[in-house]
Amino acid sequence: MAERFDRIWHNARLATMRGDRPDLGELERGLIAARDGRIVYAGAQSDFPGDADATERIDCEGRWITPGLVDCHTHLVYGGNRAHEFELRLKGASYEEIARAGGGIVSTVAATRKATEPELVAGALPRLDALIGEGVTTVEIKSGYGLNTETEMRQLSAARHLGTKRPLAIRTSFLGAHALPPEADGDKDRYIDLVCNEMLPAVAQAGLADAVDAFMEGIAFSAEQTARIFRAARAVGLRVKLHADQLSNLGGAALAADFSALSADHLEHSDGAGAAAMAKAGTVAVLLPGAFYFIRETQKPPVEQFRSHGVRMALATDCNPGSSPLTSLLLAMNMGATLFRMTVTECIAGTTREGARALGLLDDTGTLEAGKWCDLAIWDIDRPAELVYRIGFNPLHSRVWRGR
Ligand code: DI6
Ligand code: FE
Repeated sequence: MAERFDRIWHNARLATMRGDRPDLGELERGLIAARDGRIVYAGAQSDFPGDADATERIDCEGRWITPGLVDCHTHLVYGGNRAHEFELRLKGASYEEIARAGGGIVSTVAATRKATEPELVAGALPRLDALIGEGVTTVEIKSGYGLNTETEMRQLSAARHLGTKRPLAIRTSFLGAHALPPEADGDKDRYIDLVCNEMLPAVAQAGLADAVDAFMEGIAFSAEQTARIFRAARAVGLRVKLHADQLSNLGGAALAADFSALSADHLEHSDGAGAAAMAKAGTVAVLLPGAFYFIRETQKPPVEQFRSHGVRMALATDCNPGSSPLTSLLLAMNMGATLFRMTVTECIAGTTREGARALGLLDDTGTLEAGKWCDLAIWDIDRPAELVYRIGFNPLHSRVWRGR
C-alpha cells in the first residue's frame, strides 16, 4: 500500500541548507512531503514514489523553498518607543545627554513596567507580524526591560503568550542583567545578587526562560558579574548566551565560550583569540548588522577570523527600541552582506541553519531534512541570492509552520 502524507509540495526548487556544505544544498526538481507537522521527505522529486497518497498536493510552480527563517536575537517585547530620542539625536543630542534627561534604556524600562501583559502582547504583535510576513517561523525574545522580578516575568510571559497568538515557535531568554535599574543606586554587584538569587530562580521555577543572556560591557556588567550569572544559570540547568564585545573588547567572546554558550552576539570588537575560543566551544557568532547600522558603528565584527577558525555565523534583527528598531530579517541579510561582507550562502545559512543552532534547535528546525519540523518559506524568486540582494522588497509567496 502507498505511504500516506498530509501534504506534498512538488515542482519546487529547494535550498535544503543541509549539513556543512559550503553551498545552499540546492535541488532543482525537489519535493517535500510532511506528516504530523514533520518533514518525512525532502529531496529529488524523481526519487519520491509516484503513487504516494496525500491529503493535499501543492504545486510550487518552480518556486524556491528555504527552511522557515529563524530570528535568533530580538528584544521584541517592550513598552513605548524611542522615536523622540531618535529626533533628538538627529538634532545633535548625545546618548549621554538623552540618558541624563531620563531617556535611553531607562525610559523603555519605565514604559515596560507601566504596561500590563496584554498591552505588552498587543504592542509586540505588529512587530512579530512584520517578521512572520517575511517567512520567519522561529523567534527568540529576550526580557531585560523589566529589571525587577515582577516585570521581567511579565515580559517573558508576554513573549510566551505571543506563541499562542500566532503560528510560530518562540524561544525566550532571561536578560535580567541588561542594564542597572534606577533604584539600584549604581550598585551593580548588589543588583547582580538580586538577579542570581531572586530573579533567575523565579524565572526558572516558572519555566519562563529557555536560556539566560547578559550584557557584558563597560556601560553594563563586568566579566566577573557575567560569570556569576552564568554559574547561576548552570545551577538551574539553563544554557547561556551573551551580548559580547559590542562597544569594546572585554573578552566577552572568550568568556561566553568558557561557559559553552549557545551563542555570543554582536562581537564588533572581538579578536582572533575570542574567535578561536568560540570555535573550540561550538559557540555561534550572532551578528547584528541592524544595531551596527543604527548606532553608526564603524568597527566591523571579525568575519574573516570567524571564517578561518570555523566559527558558525548567524544573523538576526536585534529588534529593540534603542539600537535596532528593525523588523526585517531580509534587510538584516542585505546588511550582513553589504556592511559585513558576508556571502549570500552565509547570509541565508545565518537566518536558517545557524540561527537554529544559536538557539539549540538544530535537531528540530533550520534545514530541510526528514525528521525536522516542516517549517518552510516559499519564495517568488529565480535565485536564492535575491533574498539577500534586494532592499526593502519582500518576495515571500507563502509560509508553512509545522506542516501548515
Ligand atoms: N545592546 C544593545 O544594543 C541594546 N541592548 C544591548 O544589550 C540596546 C537596548 C536599548 O537601547 O534599549
Ligand atoms: Fe540585543
